[in-house]
Order: sequence, then C-alpha cells, then structure tokens
Amino acid sequence: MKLVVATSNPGKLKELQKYLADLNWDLVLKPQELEVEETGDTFEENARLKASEVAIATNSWAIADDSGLQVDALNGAPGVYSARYGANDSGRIARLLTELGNETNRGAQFACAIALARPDGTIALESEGVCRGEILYKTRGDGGFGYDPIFYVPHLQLTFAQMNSELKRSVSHRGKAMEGLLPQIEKLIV
Ligand code: ITT
Repeated sequence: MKLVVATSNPGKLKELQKYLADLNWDLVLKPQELEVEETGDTFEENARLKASEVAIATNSWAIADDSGLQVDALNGAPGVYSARYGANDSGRIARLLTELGNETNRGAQFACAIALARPDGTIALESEGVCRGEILYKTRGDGGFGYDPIFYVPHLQLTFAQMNSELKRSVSHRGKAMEGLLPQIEKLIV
C-alpha cells in the first residue's frame, strides 16, 4: 500500500520515515508544490487537515504530523505557531530566547499530533504525544532539527540535539505519538 508522508519539513520527514520503515507500506514523498494551509487552532486539527488534503490530492493514504513547542512562561506560545515564529530554525530559536529573556521558569513541552487519512480524506487513525523539558539559555548540541538545541530533558541531562535518533525516539513527542499509532497501522485492513 502506498502511504504519502505529508510534510515539507526535512527533519520531521527523516524521523517519520524511520518510524514507518518497518511497516509493509510503500512510503512516498508529498509533491513539493502541494502546501496545506494550517488554519486549525490545535495540533490535532492541523494534523487532520494536512493528512486529509494530501490524501485527497494524491488519491492515496497519507500521514501528517503537526507539532510544536509550548513554553509555560509564555502561556503555551509558540504552540501551533512554532513554525511561523521565525524565518528559519536559528531565527525561531533566537526569538524564543529573546522572549524568555532571564525568566527562571524554563518549563516547556513539545507536543505532536499525527493523523492518518484514507484516500478519500477521511481520518482512519490519530495519535498524540507530549515530552516535558526545559528551555536552555543557549543552544547545546548540533544534531536533530528545529528547536532541538535548546530543548533539554532533565532526567537524561541532554538536549534533543545531543541525543541519537533512537534515544530521541524513546522520549520525544513524535516517538510517543508514533508508538501509539504503529500497532494500529499494522492492524489496518485496507
Ligand atoms: P509540515 O507542516 O510540512 O509538516 P512544518 O515545519 O510547518 O512542516 P509544523 O507546522 O508542525 O511543521 O511546525 C512544527 C514546528 O515545530 C517547526 O518549526 C519544527 O521545526 C518544530 N518542531 C516540531 N517537532 C520538533 C522536534 O522534534 N524538534 C525540534 N523542533 C521541532
């Protein structure tokens, strides 16, 4: 079965491809020109929108992820606006560090919603995952993507950017969302 991975974010794509690799599905990239407007107020809504529109446009099964960083001292910002917070990863990180300044409450969480749509756009499966952590005062590590270099997981004493892909998978919002979804995808009779 063909499954379109409905993301334009190369970092996300790499993780999703790895998580989906063991399934007996033929993974296909989303056509580049196909961009879905994220009009939802929640990660769940946006994940559904992206999966559904890409499924209809390609007449295939499609999987989409909507995710972002919710910072306690910023009342959950940037949240669903995480991608729109700056022009590129370093701009987004710089803005977040500026907004937080010397705030000592550095608590934050990454959240991820994943949706799987049938070729007719209806949603077959959904899952969510959250990972709690802290925002550092400056970047640490050079792996991963996005906000990874400033997102620190205290019990591991590492940022996401310092983790190898297996470790990040075991604790991250996306890894947890996928963990809930993979057994269900396997069971889908299509
Ligand atoms: P698609 O919608 O095409 O999938 P996007 O980058 O626009 O790509 P989102 O709207 O879900 O995706 O925005 C997510 C933002 O949060 C984006 O800036 C990511 O870099 C960031 N983000 C999500 N997961 C992350 C992770 O595991 N590590 C670091 N940053 C992450």
